[in-house]
Amino acid sequence: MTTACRICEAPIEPFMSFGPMPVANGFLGADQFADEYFFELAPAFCGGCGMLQLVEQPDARRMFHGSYPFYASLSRHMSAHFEGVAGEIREICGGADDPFVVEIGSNDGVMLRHLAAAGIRHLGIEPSENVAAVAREAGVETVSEFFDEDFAARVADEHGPATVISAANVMCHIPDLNSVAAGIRRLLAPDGVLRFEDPYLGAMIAKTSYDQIYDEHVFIFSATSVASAFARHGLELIDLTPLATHGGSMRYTLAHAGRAQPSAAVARVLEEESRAGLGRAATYDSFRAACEASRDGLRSLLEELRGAGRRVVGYGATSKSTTVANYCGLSPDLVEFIADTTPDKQGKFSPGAHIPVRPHADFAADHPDFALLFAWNHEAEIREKETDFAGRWIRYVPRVEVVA
Ligand code: DWN
Repeated sequence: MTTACRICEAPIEPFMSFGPMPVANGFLGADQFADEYFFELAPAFCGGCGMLQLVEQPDARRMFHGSYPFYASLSRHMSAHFEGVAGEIREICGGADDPFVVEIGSNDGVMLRHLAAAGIRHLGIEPSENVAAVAREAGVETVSEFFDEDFAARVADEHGPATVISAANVMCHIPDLNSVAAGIRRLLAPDGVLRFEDPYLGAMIAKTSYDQIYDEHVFIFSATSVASAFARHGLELIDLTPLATHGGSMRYTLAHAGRAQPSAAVARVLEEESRAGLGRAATYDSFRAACEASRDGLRSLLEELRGAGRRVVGYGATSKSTTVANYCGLSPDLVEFIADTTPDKQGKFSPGAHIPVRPHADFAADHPDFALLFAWNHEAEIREKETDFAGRWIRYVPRVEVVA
């Protein structure tokens, strides 16, 4: 299936398909199974601009709505991370007279609440009304809208130019990135900075963490693709910071073209990406083969454990787990339930695979023999608190393995 790149409109073709996939955060009741929505989850690489992207993405309102079940503050480590981000933004704002900070996709205000507490003028933009309501309760000025060029113009007219525009795990969700970039160009003050962080393509390829590919992640960025996409709108990549969050992310810092000297990190990472073959089609053929091997390895391990009468429970009903469960054909036969701390997910079933999601207390009350670590990106935080768990952990990133 040939289609056009979402950024540069060059013809692109998917290099693999994960098959029919439901909405990753579409946790549902048994009465909704018959009407469940599926789409073809198929990534493609654009040789024109280097952007890895989904050829098909469900309509935004199917994914982000008044009962979106992901609350960024629920992870202690991520809350600490975003407090750090707020501290850095405060420093950037230090020199400005009446700074104004805009966050695109501000979720439950996990970052902006620190700027609100410091009295910094700010605006959170969060289309999912339920998480936006939590942010408002925490004192964060929040509007429930999708960010695009028109909305950016309205914000600029009402509030003036932004000193800092920030986004975390959001930019890669927005299919019309050209409209977003044009909006940022309009809203960003002449010496303002845009900072955003997202799962990093280099880490995904290196770790075969194919579960970063799901409906919400319409793009998996690299420095190469970000530099190219934003340059089309007069914005220049001026710094890069590799991050450990979400299993390997990158923070991209951009400014109006010609306003700042790019740091040495920009040239270094661009060179690393070229050496890693991120611009070569063959890299994605190898990635597909690695995904298939991972899928087959995980399935046969779970079948073997089931054959031996062992109990396996999933840990963390992550968005990522939807790709894994559906691509690997997991079912409640193989994975009894998924334990998760999010009240909005508990008592429901996982999308597509229909594995029950239960509170963490059910995991603690009757420990299984094996815990399948769907929230592998939070492993350190999870292992710190699961010291009573005497069973073994199953990892599938970077390889399928059982660990004590
Ligand atoms: O981009 C996105 C990333 C940043 O966050 C989104 N599109 C949605 C979301 O993806 P995810 O669902 O894969 O994120 P997490 O942070 O890996 O999800 C963690 C899940 O695990 C939550 O449902 C909470 C749960 N959890 C738990 O049950 N016990 C998490 C921790 C740390 C725990 O100890």
